[in-house]
Amino acid sequence: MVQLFKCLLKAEKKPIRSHLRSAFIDSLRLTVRGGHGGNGVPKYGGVGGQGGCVYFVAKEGVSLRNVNQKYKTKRIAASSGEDSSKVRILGRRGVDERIEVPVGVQVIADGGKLLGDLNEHESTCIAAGGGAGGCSGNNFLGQPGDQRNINLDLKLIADVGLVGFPNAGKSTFLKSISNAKPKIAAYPFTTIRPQIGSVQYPDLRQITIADLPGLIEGAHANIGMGHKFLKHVERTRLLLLIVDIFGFRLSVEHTKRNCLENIYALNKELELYDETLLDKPCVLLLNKMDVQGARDILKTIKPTIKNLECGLEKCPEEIRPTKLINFERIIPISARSVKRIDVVKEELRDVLDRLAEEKYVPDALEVREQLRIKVGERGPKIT
Ligand SMILES: Nc1nc2c(ncn2[C@@H]2O[C@H](COP(=O)(O)OP(=O)(O)OP(=O)(O)O)[C@@H](O)[C@H]2O)c(=O)[nH]1
Ligand SMILES: [Mg+2]
Repeated sequence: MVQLFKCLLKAEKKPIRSHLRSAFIDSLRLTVRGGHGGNGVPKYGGVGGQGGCVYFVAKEGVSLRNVNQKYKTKRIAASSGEDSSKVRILGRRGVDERIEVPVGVQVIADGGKLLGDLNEHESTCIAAGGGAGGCSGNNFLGQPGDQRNINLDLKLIADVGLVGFPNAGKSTFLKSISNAKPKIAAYPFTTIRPQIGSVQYPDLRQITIADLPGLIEGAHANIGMGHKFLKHVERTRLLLLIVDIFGFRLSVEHTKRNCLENIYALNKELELYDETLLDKPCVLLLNKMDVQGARDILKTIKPTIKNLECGLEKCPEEIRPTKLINFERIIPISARSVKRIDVVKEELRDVLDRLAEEKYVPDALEVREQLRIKVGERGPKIT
């Protein structure tokens, strides 16, 4: 009997196999505390040193997993300021606690207050300030530092975000266009964590594409992986929707959705997550065009895809969006046989360049129009 208990206890102690632990962490909760201020000496008017502070620095190549492993207790405190003394009238400042985090992290305090948005390399944010040193203003008593619970929320920064239902071919597409080597398989939810691929152009221009785990219908109600990963498209400049031309069915219990219905359903999920995502420029890819019968399907649905509004009536109510997405371009492709991938590559670059131009020259359209007027009626229309 004793042996049996010993065996059971041993079995419970077994460590979790490391390969089962998730390698990708995109949020982390920590408690941070600034150092206490040192006390002053009233007799000599001595001032205590200020407590150190806890601050974050964004660094390329760092992951939240590093932070998770380094601070196992999830409590981070900076050191206290030195007390003032006869030999050192001004006490030394406490040592700061510097924590390196990946670029794209948002530091959010309890209650939702955004303390910092670290979206550039080397950008910093103080999460907990140190307490003031003791001086005449506070009776020569050092003050406690700030203490708060914070959430580090990582939102990937990529130029393009791939959005689609499982099995649509997102990872296959990423593999065919970029240097990334994602896992590809014929079952849903092959991709379980976001991955970024880099697309290289002959003139050395680079753009980044984020492959995200597949969305499913009802993700807004936290079905499947829910909207957990949609936060990563918030910071992409362009959405790349990808649908299987033959439609998708998650399992026998789910309704089979044809290609058109998939587009409406994706539109609806994006709308339910954050309506402003629909204002981002968006390109639609119709995938698996190499399979027999794809061309016929394309022929029948083409007019409706071009004008989504006219198909709304036939769209089932549960996936009918209220605000329609606007596609910059619709491109039928075959990700597996790398057909028309070069067209997508050029289109992505064109749209991103246009966006950059509009960002740095806010009145780009007006400037063009004025130039046209200056050149006169005989001049060509600059578009
Ligand atoms: N015939 C054909 N099959 C494709 C094409 N693109 C992808 N597939 C296949 O579709 C299946 C799913 O591809 P993935 O790239 O893993 O799909 P995904 O969208 O990343 O799926 P999740 O990661 O589960 O969301 C695989 O068996 C691919 O080989 C294509 O253009 N033509
Ligand atoms: Mg995938």
